[in-house]
Amino acid sequence: MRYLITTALAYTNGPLHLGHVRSTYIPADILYKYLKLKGEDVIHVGGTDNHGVPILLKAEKEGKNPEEIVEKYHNEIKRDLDSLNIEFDAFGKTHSPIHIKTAQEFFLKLLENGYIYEKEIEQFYCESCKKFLPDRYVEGICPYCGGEARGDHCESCGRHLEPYELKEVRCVLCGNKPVIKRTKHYFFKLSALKEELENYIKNSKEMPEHVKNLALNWIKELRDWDVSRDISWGVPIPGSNQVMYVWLEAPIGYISFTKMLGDIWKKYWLEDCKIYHFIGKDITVHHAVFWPGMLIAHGSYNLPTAVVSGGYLTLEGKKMSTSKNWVIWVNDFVKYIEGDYLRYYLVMAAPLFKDCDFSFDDFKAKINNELINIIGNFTHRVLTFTHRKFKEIPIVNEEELKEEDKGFLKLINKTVEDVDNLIRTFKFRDALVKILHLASEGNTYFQKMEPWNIKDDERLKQILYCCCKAVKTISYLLYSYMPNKSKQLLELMNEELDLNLRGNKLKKPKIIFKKVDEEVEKLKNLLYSNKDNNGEKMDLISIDDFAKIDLRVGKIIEAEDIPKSKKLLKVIVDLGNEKRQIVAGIKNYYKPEELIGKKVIIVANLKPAKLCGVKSEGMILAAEDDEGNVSLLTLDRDLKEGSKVR
Ligand code: B3M
Ligand code: ZN
Repeated sequence: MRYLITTALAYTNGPLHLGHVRSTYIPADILYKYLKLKGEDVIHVGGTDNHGVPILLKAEKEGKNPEEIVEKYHNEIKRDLDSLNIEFDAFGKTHSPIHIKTAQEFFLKLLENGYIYEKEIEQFYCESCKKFLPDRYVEGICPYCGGEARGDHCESCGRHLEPYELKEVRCVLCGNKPVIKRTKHYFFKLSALKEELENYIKNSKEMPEHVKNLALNWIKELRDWDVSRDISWGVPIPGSNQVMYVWLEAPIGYISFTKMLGDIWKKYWLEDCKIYHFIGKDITVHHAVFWPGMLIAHGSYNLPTAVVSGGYLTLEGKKMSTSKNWVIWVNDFVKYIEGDYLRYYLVMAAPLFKDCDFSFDDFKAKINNELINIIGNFTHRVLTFTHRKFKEIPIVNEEELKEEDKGFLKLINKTVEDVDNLIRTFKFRDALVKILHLASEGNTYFQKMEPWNIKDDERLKQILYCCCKAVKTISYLLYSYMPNKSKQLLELMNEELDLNLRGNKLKKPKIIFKKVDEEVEKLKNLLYSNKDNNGEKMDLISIDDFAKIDLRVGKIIEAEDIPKSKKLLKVIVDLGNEKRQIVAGIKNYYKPEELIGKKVIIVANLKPAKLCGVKSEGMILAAEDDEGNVSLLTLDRDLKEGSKVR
């Protein structure tokens, strides 16, 4: 059989956190590695989603252009995936020529097939920004709960919203109240596909039940889909000045990125092939309804065989939030703890389709008490004992084994079979439990056989043969879950990544599974130390750090323009016992004459510097809000020049 595995395209507006890898990348990579190991024709295709309003907003926030933001986070996302050993055959960007071309062709085909039409709609428009404001470009008050909401979604009550439902609407860029303008948009005739979609879902044998139910529910009330946007960042719609809605073009990325492999892309999209989309559960509808709808309307490509949607991950019992910094970034995790342990834990913590909590205590318990006490202990025990006795893996005739040995071998073979069935049906946790169970039974067998009391070498070889076979099988089956650990075990045995036992010389045993403790505490501190009580991000400094800054009250006695500079003014400040010349970037906010006589706060021990060729000995403090309004810090009560601020 041929398989195409895809993973949701991460938005390039930040690096990856544990939530991304738990729901999507780790399970997909397990299936991918497993099928490849079995010699199947399988590829893993993924990449990043570079369009859409969140990326534009991020770029505007960081004062960069969207291309720069895309480049930066694309690289960070790939770095994070590499650090967890998640492999791809193709990893693309939606802001790439191959994708833009593929998406445009796709769009034209939908148009040609009569599935796209134009309709006039009303849209918010900001007169001061001269921009249409789709989706998250507006904010306001949720009509249902009264909380703060974004254009398409209320953070407080979680409802999906249409922008026009919001109360007290404002433009996220400038805060002004937008007006309503008419504009023509393209619509995708989703409603015409109701029956076909229903049949497709009902007949999808491998589609998980929960995905089927959700999709069938959604299909009951299918509405046509607004698929164009009046912004410039995105895939241009041919013959129009609009771009495609990001959710129309992003899934086409699965096809575009497969094309990066050359002509063989056709095998996966046009010929017989199973397509599995791994995603987080919040985007199930997009993959199980909208995307198949697009594929049906297009008419040439394979439809998804299964949409594998993983549950949410919470962190220490609380919802993850990047804005509140309640999140563990993959890049921080792997600084302290091996990626394989994360792969193990995130599979073991809960079945994929269920929500799951990452807790430090549970992480420690699962790694130390399960993985290490059971798998680590069994493999180490067998390898050290066998090495001491024979220096190599004994090979014996299985026919001559005793009943109890044969029983154990049967369990080994059964585990291989069970794991195969379970992984192929996305039951990654159940399969891992089987592997753990084999190790645990291995420990029991070893204990019961008491090899340390056996004087007869031939009998001892039989027992150790069975044990080594179990260790080899465990190492093999662990490969797709913990590739590094699996390789390390096989190396100790001088064995290949397969199920045959060759009877090679053993290397000197060493401990492969090491307990975690301090490193978990460090990671935990990292998460907790960056928060105040609201969970907001704060980089804490000590009182001594603060004391290093000499803050003083100063009175501005002279101020003049620096004509060469767009931003700077030259100011003379009286600090009581001395006068300082300071260059301040406040030209756009204050006229020189307004400044004279003001008492302000000065950083008095800043290293002198030259700005625009003018010497500056200190800094005047000012505050700035999100909208760029600036105010100097002045005194609430009058105090003498030179007074210390503390
Ligand atoms: N970029 C990320 C998300 O919503 C979104 C996925 C696109 S997959 C085609 O998780
Ligand atoms: Zn505006």
